[in-house]
Amino acid sequence: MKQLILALDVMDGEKAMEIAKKVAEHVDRIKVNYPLVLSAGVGIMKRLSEIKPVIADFKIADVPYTSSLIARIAFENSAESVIVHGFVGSDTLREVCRVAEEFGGKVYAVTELSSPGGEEFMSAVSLKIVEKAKEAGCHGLIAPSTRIERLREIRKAAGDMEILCPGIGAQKGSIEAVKYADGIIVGRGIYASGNPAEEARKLRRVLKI
Ligand code: BMP
Repeated sequence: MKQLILALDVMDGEKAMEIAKKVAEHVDRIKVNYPLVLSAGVGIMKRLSEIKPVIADFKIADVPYTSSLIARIAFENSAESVIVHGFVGSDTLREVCRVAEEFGGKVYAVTELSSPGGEEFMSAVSLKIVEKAKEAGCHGLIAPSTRIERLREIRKAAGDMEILCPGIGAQKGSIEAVKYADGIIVGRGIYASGNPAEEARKLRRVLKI
C-alpha cells in the first residue's frame, strides 16, 4: 500500500509532538530532519516513534566510519530508517546498510534532489546511484516529484526498490508522482497549513492513497 509521509520540519519539539498527534491517523510515517533534531534534541525521535515510525533524514554524506556513527545514533534513538546521500559511493552506502541491518532498519538513498539545483550535478549520475544503492543493499530511494521524466527513469531502474517522493505541495511537485512512488513525502503542505490533519486527509484523497 502506498504511504503518506509527514516531513516534520518544525523547530519546536512540543509543536512537533502536537502536530504528530493531530495528523497521526492520516499519515503512515514521520520524517525528521536537522531543523527539528538540532532544535529539540535527538530524543524527539523516540517520542515521535511512539506515534508513528520515524525516518531519520540526516542525508548522511560522509566517509564510511563517520556515516556509520550517524546511522547508529539514528537507530539507537528509535529511527526505523535513515536517509543517506547516494553520491557518497558504494563504501559509505554499504557501511550504512550494515549498521541498519544490525537494527533491522532500512536505508533510503537520495538519487537527485527535488530542488532545481538537483539537476545541475545529480541528474547526470542518479541512475548510477540507483545501481550502487541496489548493490549496496539499500531498501529504497528518494526521488523527485518535481521532475516526472526523471522519476519515471529512476522507477524503471529501481526494480522492486521502494521509492519515496518529496516535492508535492511547497515545491510544486506533480501529483502524477504517486504512480511511480511507494510513498509521498509532504512537509509544509501539511504542517504549515491552518489544519494539518484536514490537509493530510485531503492529500490522501487527492493522491488516492
Ligand atoms: P516540503 O514538502 O516542505 O518541501 O518538505 C520536503 C521534505 O523532503 C523536506 O524535509 C526536505 O528536506 C525533504 N527532501 C526534499 O524536499 N527533496 C529531496 O530531494 C530530498 C528530501 O529529503
